[in-house]
Amino acid sequence: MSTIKACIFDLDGVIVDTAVYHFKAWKRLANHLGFDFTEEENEKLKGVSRVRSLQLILEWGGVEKSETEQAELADLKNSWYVEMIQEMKPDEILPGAKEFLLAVRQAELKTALGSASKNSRTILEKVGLIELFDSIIDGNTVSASKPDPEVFLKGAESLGLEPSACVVFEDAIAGVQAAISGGMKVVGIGDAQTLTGANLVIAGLHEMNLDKLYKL
Ligand code: B16
Ligand code: MG
Repeated sequence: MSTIKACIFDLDGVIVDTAVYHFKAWKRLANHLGFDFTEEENEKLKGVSRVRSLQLILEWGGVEKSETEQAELADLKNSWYVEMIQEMKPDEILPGAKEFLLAVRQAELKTALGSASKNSRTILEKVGLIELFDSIIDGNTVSASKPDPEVFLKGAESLGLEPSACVVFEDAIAGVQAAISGGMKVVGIGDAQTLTGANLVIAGLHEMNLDKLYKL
């Protein structure tokens, strides 16, 4: 009998690729402020909270803003981002994600979302996956960002489980570190050289199955 009782999924980069929309919205904001924003810089913002992302972008652009201005700029970026995600459709679910979620539920394991995004419910509703999550822990419920384990610990707690009974699926190194320091097993989605410390690294959930899960 496996000790694994639940899977906790990050959203962006694991279930859907919202990074493309974040990129467009941040680039528009940077251009609005008079500088450019590259895809390489966008990579560094994966899993990073909205406020922290803005601070980094302002640093890269060499621009200083007061706290009030920062809040306004973050809201402006979010309004553009929210406009784009309204148009998201089920065909934007990453390959294998829905199939693996269904297999996990079929095996009577629990599912939770553990995302930094404050827009996670909208995204899951738009792509038609919200019903497949027993619990949603996201940027609205947590105060500390990954690599702090808070988001995943709250995920385990919301399911009534010990961290050791949960497996986290994450594409960002900060998220992998968060899962490890929370005492969970972790499957990295992406590149094994970047996602060091993960129990297993795969290219996407299309490469995952229950067999691999129980062997972790
Ligand atoms: P929001 P994840 C993260 O999602 C994104 O990777 C990151 O780029 C974004 O800044 C963050 O959510 C906050 O998103 O502005 O919608 O609150 O990977 O933690 O699911
Ligand atoms: Mg992510």
